[in-house]
Parts: sequence; structure tokens; C-alpha cells
Amino acid sequence: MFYNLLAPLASDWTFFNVFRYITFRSMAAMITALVASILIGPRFIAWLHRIKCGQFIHEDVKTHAAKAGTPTMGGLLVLTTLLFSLLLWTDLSNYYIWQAVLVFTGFGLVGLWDDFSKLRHHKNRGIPGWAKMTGQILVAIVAMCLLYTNPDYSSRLTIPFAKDINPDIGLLYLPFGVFIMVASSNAVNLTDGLDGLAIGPAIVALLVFSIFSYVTGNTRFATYLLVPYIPDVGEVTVFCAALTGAGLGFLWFNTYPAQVFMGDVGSLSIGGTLGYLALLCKQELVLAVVGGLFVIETLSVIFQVGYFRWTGGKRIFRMAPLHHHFELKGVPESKIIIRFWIASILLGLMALSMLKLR
Ligand code: 57M
Repeated sequence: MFYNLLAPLASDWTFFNVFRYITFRSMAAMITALVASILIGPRFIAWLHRIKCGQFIHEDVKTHAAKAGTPTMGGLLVLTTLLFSLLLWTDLSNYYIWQAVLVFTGFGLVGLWDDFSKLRHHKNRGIPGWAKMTGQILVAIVAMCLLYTNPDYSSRLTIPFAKDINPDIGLLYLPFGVFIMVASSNAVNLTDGLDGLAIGPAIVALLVFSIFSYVTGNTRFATYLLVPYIPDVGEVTVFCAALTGAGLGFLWFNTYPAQVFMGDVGSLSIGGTLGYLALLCKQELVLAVVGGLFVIETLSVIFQVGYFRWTGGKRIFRMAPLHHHFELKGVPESKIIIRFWIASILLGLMALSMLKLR
């Protein structure tokens, strides 16, 4: 809004030029979302308690018993502060900002449906798996159609480390993109099992994507770093920054011992959006490194289930996803969380260094 209202005044008052800069608006968007979350968080959590959004706790991991009654659906706080910050600081005429908002809210609504259904039913039973998956796929199809039909966007893949190989997969890019968004959404959801465990690595990934989107939308940097240049994608840096701020604000309350969980409304929306950002910045495959921690958690489940079926009852881990394995080995929760964060920072740095290694 400030961009649309105040930047045109720069022709008379040069001070207003500041509202043109993506870098300035990104910082402001991050600060706005963060401060807004910290300010409204306590009232929001009290409201969740009032409407009885307490999380059902499984009894198989004993240390989680103390978490009983912690409200869930904190993802609504992320959504509210994100939208507020975007309204103030983004160029509201930018096509990609609206697409990103659509992806976030679309996946969020599927999650919200699941969260509400879990509250209504006994023992955490949400909507059926097929219904959740169908909702996610529908949102991803809409997002992919919008991306694919954009003349500035191409169906060429960016291959890490190979500057001259950009295979055009044509129409296959549509199902590929849908897979990336849905997989990413579910991977973040699986990871969301300890205080701050999902939001920490998500913040790291968002910071990486804020750099990727800035580079992709800037002719000079894109040419220098040999990444595809896509006009107007630079504005998405402000979106990434706002979501980083909203995520940090949520972490303020979700850090161990958590006062609130994000719920599926948070995990599905953040995961789906990370997938969308990777597609938008043409860093589809690098997402596996940026979100490497989510990939590792998901692989631990796939291997655990596969090995269990193959051997007729044997397990690789004490329990999957991987964080449960360490919990059952007696590693304190805060230690697992911080170490997983460190691993995600390492992966984020590796992903960034891939910009230069071509
Ligand atoms: C998300 N949700 C948490 C909270 C959060 C296929 C299978 C691997 C699926 C997986 C599963 O159900 N994953 C879905 C995990 C739950 O958190 C809620 O869910 C939201 C996210 N969707 O926002 O609202 C619990 O996680 C803890 N938590 C925190 N802090 C947080 O900030 O402590 C969450 C957020 C909360 C709280 O205790 O109640 C969850 O784990 O349910 N299933 C599993 O992960 C199960 N694993 C399993 O069965 N493994 C098997 C096979 C199938 C691989 C095996 O290893 O043999 C475990 N889930 C639980 N206990 N709760 C089993 C042990």
C-alpha cells in the first residue's frame, strides 16, 4: 500500500523514494509482522484457549504428556500478521504477491478444515487422508496453472551445478509443480512434532528464498549469477521477508516450552508456500537442499514404513519421523530442536553457495 500510495510522491519529495526499494520494504515488512505477532500473540492464544483449541496428545512419547491442553491453530496468527504486513509494504499490483497469498491461504484452508475436524472428533481424527490430499492437489493445480500461463515463466528446469543444461519439460512441468508443492506441504507437516522444530528451518528456507527471489527479479544479479531472470519476481522478496517476520513472531510463542502449536493450518500453508517459492525462483531442485531437513524427516518415515513392511515388523528407527527416534533415545527436546536448526542453517548455506557453483 505504501508503495502504491507514497512512491509516486517521490517526483516532488525525494524522501519518498525509499518506498520504491525492495530492500527497505522487505526489512519493514519483516519488522511489522514480527512486532504485530508479539503484540497480538497473547490475546490470540487466550482466544484459542477460550474456544477450546487444545491439542490432543498421543501417549506413545511420554515426554509429550506435559503438552496436553496447549492450543493449536497458531498458523492463524502467522496468516493474520503476514496479510497485515503485506497490505502495508508490498506493491499491491504485483501478480506474484497475489499468487503467493493464494497458495498460502489455499493450503491454510485445507489445514484449517483438518484442524477443526480434529477438534470435533475424538482422538485427533481429522479429515480423511484422501480429502486432505485432494484439497492440497486442487490448490497446487490452480497455482501451477497461474504460473504456467504466465508468458514470463518457462517450463525449463534449473539443474544445480550445470549452467548449460536447462531441459524444457513442457506440459510435464504442471504435474511436477503440483508434486513439489504438495510434497513440501506434507514434509513440513511431518516435521511439526516438537516445539519450534518446523518453524525454525522454515525461517531459514524463507531467508534463502528471499535472496533467490531478489536475484531472480534483478537483471544484473541474474545475469551475473547465471540464473533465469523473471521480471517482477523481485517483489516476492517482500513476501518472503513478511513471512519470515510472521514466522519469528510465531516462534516467540512456539519456542520450547510452547504456548501454542501451529496446527495443520500453519504447517500445510508454510510447506506449500516454500514449494511455490522454489518453483517461482526456478530453484525447483535446490528446494531439496534448502528444505533438506524436511526431506530427511520425510525420508525417515518412508524408510521406516518400507523396512517395516519388507521385514514383516522390524524398524530402522525407534520411531519415525526422525525427531521421535532421538526423543525415545532420551535426548532432551530442546537439544534436538536446536541441533535440527543448526543442520537447517548448514543446508541453507549450502543452497546459497550453489548460486555461485555453476
Ligand atoms: C504431524 N503432528 C504431531 C500440532 C502441530 C505417517 C506418519 C509418520 C504420520 C505422522 C503424523 O501424524 N504427522 C502429522 C505430526 C502433533 O502436532 C500437532 O499437529 C500439528 C501439525 N500437523 O502443529 O498441532 C504433536 O506433535 C507435538 N508438537 C510439539 N510441538 C509443536 O510445536 O510438541 C507439535 C508441534 C502434538 C505435540 O505432541 O500433539 C504428532 O506427532 O502427532 N505420525 C507420527 O508422527 C507418529 N509416528 C508414527 O506413528 N511412526 C510409526 C510409522 C507410522 C512411521 C513408526 O515409527 O513406526 C507419531 N506421532 C505421535 N506420537 N504423536 C507417533 C508418536
